[in-house]
Amino acid sequence: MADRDKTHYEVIVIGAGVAGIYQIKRLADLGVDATVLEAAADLGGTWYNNRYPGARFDSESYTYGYSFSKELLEEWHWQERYSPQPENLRYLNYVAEKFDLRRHMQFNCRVEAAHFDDAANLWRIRVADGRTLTCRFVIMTLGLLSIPTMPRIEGLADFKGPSFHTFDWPHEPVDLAGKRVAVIGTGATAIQVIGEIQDKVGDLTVFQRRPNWCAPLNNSKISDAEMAEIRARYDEIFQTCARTPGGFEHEPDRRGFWEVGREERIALWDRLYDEPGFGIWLRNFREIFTDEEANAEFSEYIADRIRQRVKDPETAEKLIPKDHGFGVQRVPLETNYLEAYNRPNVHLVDLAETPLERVTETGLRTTERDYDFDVIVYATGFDAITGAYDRIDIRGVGGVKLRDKWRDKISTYLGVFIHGFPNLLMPNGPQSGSASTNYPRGIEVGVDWTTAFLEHAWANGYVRAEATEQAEDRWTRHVTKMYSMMLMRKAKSWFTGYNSNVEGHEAGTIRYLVYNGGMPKYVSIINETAADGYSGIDFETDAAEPERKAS
Ligand code: NA7
Repeated sequence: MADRDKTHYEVIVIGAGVAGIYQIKRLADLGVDATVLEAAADLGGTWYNNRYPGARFDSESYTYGYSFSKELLEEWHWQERYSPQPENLRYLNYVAEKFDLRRHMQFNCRVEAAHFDDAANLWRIRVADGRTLTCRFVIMTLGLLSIPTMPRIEGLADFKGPSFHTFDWPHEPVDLAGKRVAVIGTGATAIQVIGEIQDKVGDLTVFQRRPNWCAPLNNSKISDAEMAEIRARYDEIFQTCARTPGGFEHEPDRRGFWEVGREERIALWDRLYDEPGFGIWLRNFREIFTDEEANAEFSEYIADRIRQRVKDPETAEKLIPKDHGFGVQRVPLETNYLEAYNRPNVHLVDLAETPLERVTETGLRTTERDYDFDVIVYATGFDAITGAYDRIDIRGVGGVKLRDKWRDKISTYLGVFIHGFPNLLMPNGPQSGSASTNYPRGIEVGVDWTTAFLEHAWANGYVRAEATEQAEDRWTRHVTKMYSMMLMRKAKSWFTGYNSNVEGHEAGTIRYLVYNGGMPKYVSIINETAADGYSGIDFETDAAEPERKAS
């Protein structure tokens, strides 16, 4: 157990999710004096919190697991191609036990503030339990989707029955059998929940504001023989992930969309639609992401698939997105989602026609009528990527608040550093390679890089490291340019920082949150930076400290 009376560490890591677990593993191996502060009662981050029915990977399980330990790869048997939440949490606990990481973790420790002490080159970390800890370096592994957002409507507290955001799904089982259940939202989360509970509840009403394009997950069990075959291929699997833009096994079709005849395009799509996972998105022609016309043709193909699977033509049309093309928002993968609407107990309410007005004591009110429910499920998304940073009072040099710095424009250097916030590192921060990739693949890259960076700092006796303003500007311009090539820049999705429930994040203001240049490009840039002696970073040694203090 971590010693709660200890007040100073060389490194404090904030967050014990997939990134924090690996970060502390690397630091523990180096014998660094470090601890992890986690707000929740236990480790796991996303996989600790999201306990809603149907929560599972959309990444192939064996590409999601950590790659750093051959022994771990040999030992763990993924049971399903797209592993469910309970199994994922078991996996992360297994990793923590195996490498004895819990002793470096402190739970129920919500960090309220992190202030940089400019004179001492230290971070002062205030925890909600009343303690203030100090550290030389702070590493933020806060989670990209860790701040759930509720609709901005009246009466949220009025409902008398159980109601919760999917992120806060209760830890004890929720009995939905025979119940009248409402689900608000139709993002990746709602699409998983709806597919899972449709035949287990009494009545299910889905409140949809905008439909999302989705595609079949095509999940399956992994037998002993298949797992043995996967283990034998692990090196190859991770090599493939490292060379694809999204960190998956799925490699884009390198043929030009317009060079291939329409029949051949359809043949590819027919094949991909029946394949498991993100193939339909990521094995597709690259023009899907950049060329309006190519995207429109493919979107029409998927629209026809919806029309084939949903029996009522009016409902089918409501489920076809009209405001964006396929793949420009994060594509949810589904199991029986569309077929749910063929069931007599499942109803679709189109909020574009009849917006939600308020929550009542017994259910929900739209502009048209009142609905009564036993349970309300809010699958209404997250204050994505920067939300967790905004919730901590982070202050850098001169007391500047990060929240203010990022209010109108996110800017970072490599997604890892922030000018004005020395000694603060983000292995999976905004504008880093993690947000737009198969997350753990990006995380391992980020954590390995930040760890090497710290080793460099320690080897040279540096006590302060800060990105220059010029380096930050250059990177932020590069990130912005990468968006300009992508159709996704026009979409109302968390990739562009849209969230109707967060003030200032409404439609119309693009926030450049993710790196769209692809993982290989990101890795080559950060590796070049390291090889260059960490260009773009100003370092100071201890010797400079007295001068700085005097000035
Ligand atoms: P998303 O993808 O942000 O989806 C949120 C959904 O909730 C989306 O359909 C929203 O409709 C809907 N929403 C949000 N607020 C409201 C209000 N006020 N009224 C009605 N409907 C609303 O979040 P998810 O949790 O599904 O997925 C997030 C990521 O988690 C996902 O990409 C995976 O990587 C894992 P809108 O589109 O805004 O009209």
